[in-house]
Amino acid sequence: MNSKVLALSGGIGGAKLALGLYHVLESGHLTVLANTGDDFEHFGLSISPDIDTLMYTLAEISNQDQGWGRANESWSFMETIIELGGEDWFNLGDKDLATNVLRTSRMRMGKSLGEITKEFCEKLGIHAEILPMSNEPVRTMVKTLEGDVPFQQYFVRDQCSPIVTGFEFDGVDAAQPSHKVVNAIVHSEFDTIIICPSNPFISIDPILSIAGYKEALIKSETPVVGISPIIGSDSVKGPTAKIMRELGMLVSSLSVAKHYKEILDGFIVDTQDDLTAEDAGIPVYKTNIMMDTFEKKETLARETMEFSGQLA
Ligand code: FO1
Repeated sequence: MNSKVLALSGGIGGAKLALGLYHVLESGHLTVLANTGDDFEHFGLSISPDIDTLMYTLAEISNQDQGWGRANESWSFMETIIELGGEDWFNLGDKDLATNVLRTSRMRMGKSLGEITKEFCEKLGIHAEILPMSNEPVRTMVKTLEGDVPFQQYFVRDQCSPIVTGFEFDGVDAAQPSHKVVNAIVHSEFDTIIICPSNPFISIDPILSIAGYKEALIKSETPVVGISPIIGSDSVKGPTAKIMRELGMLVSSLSVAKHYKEILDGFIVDTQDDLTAEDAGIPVYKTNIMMDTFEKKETLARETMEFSGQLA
């Protein structure tokens, strides 16, 4: 397909659709704006999970069972950390460790996260642009009944068990968006903008909270299409449904459509969803949104492009 696409993504659901889009679009026509609210510093390393999940997925070197990290990993680093009594709740495979060591050393040399990601993507032979939502650090803090918890501690160490009352994105006020992307959105240089089926609160909201993106999406004449992260009354994967319940929301695609109401021009939900265009207030397309095979990722990507074409 000849269209130029911008996809907003975070986590595994986003990376799956990005892989489908990467295969149905012409080389160089996909730009992915990645959440960096999950980034953190661990053992002195600058870790960018959502960027790496995208990078490894598009390069087809990701561990698909785990959903994060690289395939065919070895774990000598973690084994030694454990032997020496270090913190072992966040697992860095040996290959993944190399990515994080190199990123940290490049950052200390003064390179931006965007420049480093571009360099890594080139080395991995990726013909798509993966851009951090900002080069400045933004850190998602999870507000819970037990107090405020940094995102990775909540997600990995605490296995999302604390009850969530809200989120804060530390550093967001000082964070600049990618001005290139904001200009391209405003000047309708993309044919389609896609909100991937990522967690709305912890993957997409951090991106939208950076001054510039949301305003540009509202202004843009390009169709903005979202894909629901909910099938039936549960999340496709991860804690989306649990978080929605804890925030007092009904777990449904309608709640997600309402959450994005300012920016969406169309919404894709699963065939078993009873959401109507009337309820959503925008056109709704129904299909199989479960991307558990490569073919399903490609099919959903193609259908998203066709639906967007009808909205244009
Ligand atoms: N997720 C886990 O559930 N357990 C881990 O030990 C873990 C390690 C890890 C290392 C590098 C990396 O880039 C991601 C890693 N993740 C791990 C995934 C990550 O915490 C989440 O997938 C995202 O932040 C949520 O989108």
